Amino acid sequence: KKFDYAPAPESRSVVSLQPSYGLFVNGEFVDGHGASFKSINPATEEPLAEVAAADASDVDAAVRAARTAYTRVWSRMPGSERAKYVYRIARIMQERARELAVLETLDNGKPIKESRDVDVPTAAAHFFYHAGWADKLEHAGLGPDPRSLGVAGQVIPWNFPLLMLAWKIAPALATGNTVVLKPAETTPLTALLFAEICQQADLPPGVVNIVTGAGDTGRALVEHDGVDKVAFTGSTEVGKAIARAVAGTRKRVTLELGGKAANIVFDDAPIDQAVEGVVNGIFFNQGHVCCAGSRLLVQESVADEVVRRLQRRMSTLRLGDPLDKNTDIGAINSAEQLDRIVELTAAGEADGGTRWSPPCELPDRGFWFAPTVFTDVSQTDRIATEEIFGPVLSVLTFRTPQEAVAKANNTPYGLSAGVWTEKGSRSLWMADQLRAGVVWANTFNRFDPTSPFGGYKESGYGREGGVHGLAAYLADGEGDL
Ligand code: TXE
Repeated sequence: KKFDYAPAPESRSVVSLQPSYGLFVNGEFVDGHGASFKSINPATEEPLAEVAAADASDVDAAVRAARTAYTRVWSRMPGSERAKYVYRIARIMQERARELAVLETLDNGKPIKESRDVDVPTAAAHFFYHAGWADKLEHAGLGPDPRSLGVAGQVIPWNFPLLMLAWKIAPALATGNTVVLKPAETTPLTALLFAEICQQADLPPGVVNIVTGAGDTGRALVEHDGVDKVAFTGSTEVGKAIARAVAGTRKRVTLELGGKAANIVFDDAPIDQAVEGVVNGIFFNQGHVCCAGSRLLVQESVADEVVRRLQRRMSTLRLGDPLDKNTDIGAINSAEQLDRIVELTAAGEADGGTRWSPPCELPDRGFWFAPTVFTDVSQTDRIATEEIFGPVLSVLTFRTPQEAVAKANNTPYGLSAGVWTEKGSRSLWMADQLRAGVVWANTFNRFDPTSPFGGYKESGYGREGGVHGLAAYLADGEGDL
């Protein structure tokens, strides 16, 4: 079906975009001293708004505001009072859920059914969950008198802009820290709407500050002397640079970096259910997911059948207008990311892989990539080792559970894995053997604020979510669990 550019007018009208946005510092929107930039809709390449960029002096003002709010207000406030603010934020997010979902889809390119059903409700759930902890921290098993760290400098990526913001800000506020957060340069708009929500919730000025800008702004933030805790989600390359930059300082760091997860299908798994999980694992959010199941490891005896059913299912995926609620595959977030996907898939063919995509007409404006599967892949091919961060699946086979474990662990990353089998004992054995922070059994990409999330090896360190996530924002908390 030909792509229809006209966005559903009733959806789009939920959002009233301003022509330009400032930084959010000390409870107010202010001009930035960096060169402002445009945030564009990746589905149409149309500019959505002009956004201010924070230079080092703006970052400094934001960190100072966060420090003042920390010492004068937030760290002195009883947990029960902090909880009220965090609950209020959660409730306003629910009230403004449609607006947040449409804005996220416009700015990021992800299908509206995902922002509506996953990103926004899960983000609100994070605030609800953490609000509940704010007055119960002494019961978290982190010592009798857990103390906040101070000012958290947080840098997030573009794949789940609002949800990553929630993962960062909710635990920081609940534990009594104040925040300066930098959203990604291609997706700043929901963070700025969140700033408006903080105003609406009467959050004391300076408790949350949002500094927009590119990598330079992020660097100025993580290197600022006034920051006590750095939390980063993004590429492994930048994660390593941040680890080097903060080495030898007092700063606590958590890093959530890339992944190359194996989704492992055994011959006793219900095939259709497994195929559904494989599709969700790699095509959810166009594959822009750090824990995406980008390597399918399938037992040799069922490999042909699984690939056949997978291709049949891929043929039913609808690619197109992200604001259409029937769309399964939206736009790639940026031209740069599209280039990366194109480059790696070309390498996949050059390395001898067999490439397949369903017949699919791509729109001639915007950034698009058809769902793609590679067979005849060898373990050392670039598409089997490097994070593609796009809707591209590499298929490998195995004969025994031991071989599946060896292949799954044969990666520098260790963020997540999926296991599909009817045998509970095998799931447990696999979970023990797999070097991955999260192992899903007969499901994939399930997130819950009560569960810790984070990686091994080059996927980073530290956990977000659950009690472990709280520990990362409390003095003497980290390492206790
Ligand atoms: O990431 P960056 P990019 C992977 C994915 C993708 C690749 C590159 O494979 O193809 O990384 O994406 C800020 N100091 N992931 O270039 O640069 C930046 O402004 C401080 C996986 O977008 O890491 C943005 O806010 N901050 C990943 C954030 O870091 C810096 C999600 C992430 O951007 C900085 C995203 C610096 N020196 C990409 N340089 C995941 N784990 O989910 C940049 N930034």
